[in-house]
Amino acid sequence: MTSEIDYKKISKGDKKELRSALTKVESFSAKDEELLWASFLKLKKRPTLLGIVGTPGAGKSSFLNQLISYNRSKKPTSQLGMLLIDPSNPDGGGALLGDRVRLKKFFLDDGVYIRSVSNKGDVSGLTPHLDKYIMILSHFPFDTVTIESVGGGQSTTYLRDYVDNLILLYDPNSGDGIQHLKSGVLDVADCIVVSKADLFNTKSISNSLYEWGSKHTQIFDVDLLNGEPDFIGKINLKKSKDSQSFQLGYLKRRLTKELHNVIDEFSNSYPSKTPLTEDSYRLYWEKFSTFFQEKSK
Ligand SMILES: Nc1nc2c(ncn2[C@@H]2O[C@H](COP(=O)(O)OP(=O)(O)OP(=O)(O)O)[C@@H](O)[C@H]2O)c(=O)[nH]1
Ligand SMILES: [Mg+2]
Repeated sequence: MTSEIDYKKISKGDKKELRSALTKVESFSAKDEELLWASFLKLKKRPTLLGIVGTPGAGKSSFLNQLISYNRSKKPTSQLGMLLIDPSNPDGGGALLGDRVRLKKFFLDDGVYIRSVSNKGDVSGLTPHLDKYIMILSHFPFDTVTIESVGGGQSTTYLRDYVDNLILLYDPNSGDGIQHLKSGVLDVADCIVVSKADLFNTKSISNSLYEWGSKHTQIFDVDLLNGEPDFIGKINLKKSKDSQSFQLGYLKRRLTKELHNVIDEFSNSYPSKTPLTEDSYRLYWEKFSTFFQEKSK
């Protein structure tokens, strides 16, 4: 059975249809996903995708607040979509949806659409349904769609493959040394925002980040609570038309899933009583290779 979703309606700005489609995501069949992907590929224009990452409490939601305020005041006709990924509540399985409270003041703003979803315990700090959420949201005439990940974990490097721009919130109060950061996120973030400039000496941190990081990474140190959001206008955003991050990332994720299925199927079919000999590994590979070739036909 396929979910009845009218993507044309969503493209014309029908928020009711958008809401309804997003609600159906968790029960999507493989066929539903195929239809969504096909419809997504036909889009002439899609929103610029922004990913926001950073350890818990680094200021991701406060940054979002400034991002929305800035864009709504400078470009009053802009349409902004927000997908907030909240940690699952281990007791009830539902999301904490804490950000909803923080961003309450935008709920009545017609140019802002905010959706919170649970990460369903996904270790990546994202949600297993992120591809579908992004493709559905991309149909709506949003200028940008921003995704706030659950802080920390692997979310930073994973989110890189989904978005056109990755913004890292850096908490000057975190125990994380900059050296530690260097090994991963510094290389993948397009922009680093050091928060809490009102409380800490963030200048020295942003200077060190500049020294360590790639010269293409923009670095700001700001007070996200009381400071002016003008720095938002200085962030060099890559537009969706200049980037294929999502499309390529999606194909890579599909391929990975298919490969996992083939490996699982092979492992399950391999007789567990096969005596382990010195040649086992070689044999295993050979058999897998034949199995894989058969599957790929
Ligand atoms: N003084 C000061 N406080 C800040 C600043 N940025 C964030 N905070 C405070 O730090 C706390 C965490 O900020 P959030 O914006 O909720 O951080 P977050 O990264 O979204 O946190 P999680 O979603 O829980 O991971 C809040 O109490 C904010 O008010 C800042 O620039 N200055
Ligand atoms: Mg938050």
